[in-house]
Amino acid sequence: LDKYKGIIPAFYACYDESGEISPERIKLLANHLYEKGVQGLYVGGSSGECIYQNLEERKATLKYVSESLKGKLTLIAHVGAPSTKESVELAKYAEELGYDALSAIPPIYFKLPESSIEKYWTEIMDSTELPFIIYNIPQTTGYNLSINLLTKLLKNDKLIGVKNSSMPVMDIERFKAAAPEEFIVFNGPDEQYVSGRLIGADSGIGGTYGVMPELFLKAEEFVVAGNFSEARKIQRDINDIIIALCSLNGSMYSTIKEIYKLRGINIGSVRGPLEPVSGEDLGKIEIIKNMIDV
Ligand code: HMN
Repeated sequence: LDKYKGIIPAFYACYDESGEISPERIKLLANHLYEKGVQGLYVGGSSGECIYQNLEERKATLKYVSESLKGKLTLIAHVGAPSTKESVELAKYAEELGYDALSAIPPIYFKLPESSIEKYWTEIMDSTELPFIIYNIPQTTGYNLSINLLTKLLKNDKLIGVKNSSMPVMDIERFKAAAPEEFIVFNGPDEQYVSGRLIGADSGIGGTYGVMPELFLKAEEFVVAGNFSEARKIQRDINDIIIALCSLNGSMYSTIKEIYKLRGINIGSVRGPLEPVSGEDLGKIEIIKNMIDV
């Protein structure tokens, strides 16, 4: 399971100038992140704007990333979708493409009983031979993974980990405590990367890694070396940057994409209802970029 340990950026949605999925730009971003030395990619999750893309678009993204990087990086496909049918279709497709693992949020929109959530994740797990990672993100889905459900699902050999994006770092510790030693817990909140690792997260998947992979790779290096004062300093820099990324009038992802444009890598903008950065705030992009690219 070492292939899941390290810095795993959540892959950004890549659009052309008219807002359609861009194969060229997907490949450009995939290769760029590969060259940075990250461990893997989490494709089609929150940062991939999965919720705003149809099935064909999500399949296309999975395909172009795997064409660029299969065998070079650990590739995790997020297949959570409104219906079980679509999730299973995406899961099977990701398996055909050679993805290493699958992941999914719980069902969204209707508030369903935990038994339905169990069934949803189980049907995805049973649909392929691939390992599965639960995506726990209660602030967007309204459901926080319970120890009770985790314990039940652990009977399925395919379940190898949880990507935990809830804010209490204690949740990471509780999931680790409830599962066998080799079970992987991924830190989700980038603002707490170092604390997440210290309390037991084995690895991290995050939405801001992609815009500043060097900083997360450095933080990880210091954590592994047991140099916590240096790790904390990097976390402080990271948090100053995340607050800046979230301070402009568009969504955080549009700020990140504008920074990418200034670096000469154009992956387009965001899809509505997410809003692009506009007006005076566009002038602030360079300042944020310089906080990262010092
Ligand atoms: C993904 O699925 O794209 C991300 O990994 C999600 C990730 O956990 C992010 N959480 C949310 O968006 C709620 C964080 O990386 C987040 O972007 C970061 O901590 C900045 O707030």
